[in-house]
Amino acid sequence: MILRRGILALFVACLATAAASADDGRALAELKGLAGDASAPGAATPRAAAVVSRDLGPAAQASTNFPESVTLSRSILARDLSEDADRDGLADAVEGELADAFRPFLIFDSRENARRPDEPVVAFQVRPVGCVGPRPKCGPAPIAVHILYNTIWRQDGGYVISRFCRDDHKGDIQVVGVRAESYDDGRTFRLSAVENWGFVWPKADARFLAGTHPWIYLSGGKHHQYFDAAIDGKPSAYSAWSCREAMDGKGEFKLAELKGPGARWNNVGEPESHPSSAFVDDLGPYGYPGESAWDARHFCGGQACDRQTNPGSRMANVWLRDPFFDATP
Ligand SMILES: [Ca+2]
Ligand SMILES: [Ca+2]
Repeated sequence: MILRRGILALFVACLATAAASADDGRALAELKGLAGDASAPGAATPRAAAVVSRDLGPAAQASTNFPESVTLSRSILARDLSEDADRDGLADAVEGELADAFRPFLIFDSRENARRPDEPVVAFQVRPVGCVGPRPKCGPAPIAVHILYNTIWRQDGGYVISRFCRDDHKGDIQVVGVRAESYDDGRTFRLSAVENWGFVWPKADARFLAGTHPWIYLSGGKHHQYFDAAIDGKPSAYSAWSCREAMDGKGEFKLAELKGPGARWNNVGEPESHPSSAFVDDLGPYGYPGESAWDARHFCGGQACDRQTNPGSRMANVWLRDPFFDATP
């Protein structure tokens, strides 16, 4: 018990530190130790995830009901074009730092049947909304950014507790969006919204690990998203056929990992500019051969399937296209 408290104290201390800086590799290692998730990103061999039961208590004690601010190592505003390969006015390296600061805390169902140990692979996009630039060029309004976390799975496992509603298919992508605002020209940010597919904070209640990482529950097999486990065993909020959702929140849990092979940020850039020299496109190295982040065809999870009809979404269509005006120097 004393050891457990010691681990929790270290866990809380590390994640509190993580909220204020980008160098949180140690904190992530502690969380992975607590969650039993030691898989390395980029594992290419799919295999079934172990069925386990976990205690979310320590994570709950280390969480808040309202987000705290994050101070970056520098302003996110690009100082010149050499820092901004996707041409959105934001320094690409700092986009990664900001996305990392708010990356979601993912909680799985104990009956999860379609999760590779390294999944979900999470690719992301950081895009400004409205005017991007320092005051007074943008007036008194805060700098606003929209971050999309795209969780990628080889397989949708279907409704695991609904006998007549399998609905499984190859390839599955789900998205979590957050919006953040800065009132000091891009150095400090605080979340203003969390878009959890069909649910949005602050309209719906949410929790934030270490004050910054929103809790996202993913249902067994379907990977449908919720802010809590209240839907467990009940008709899915996303089913027209009242298929029942498996969402007990007693599976594994982990912080989304935003770096892939080569310790490179999984930033995809922008629709207008995403050179492969600077951003992720080919998803083969992540264990999805033949797939890419900007593919306009249906996603098959790296498996053979009909790219015109497969239920997996079209990857290129999920990325943000919010209008913005670049007023950086
Ligand atoms: Ca950029
Ligand atoms: Ca960007």
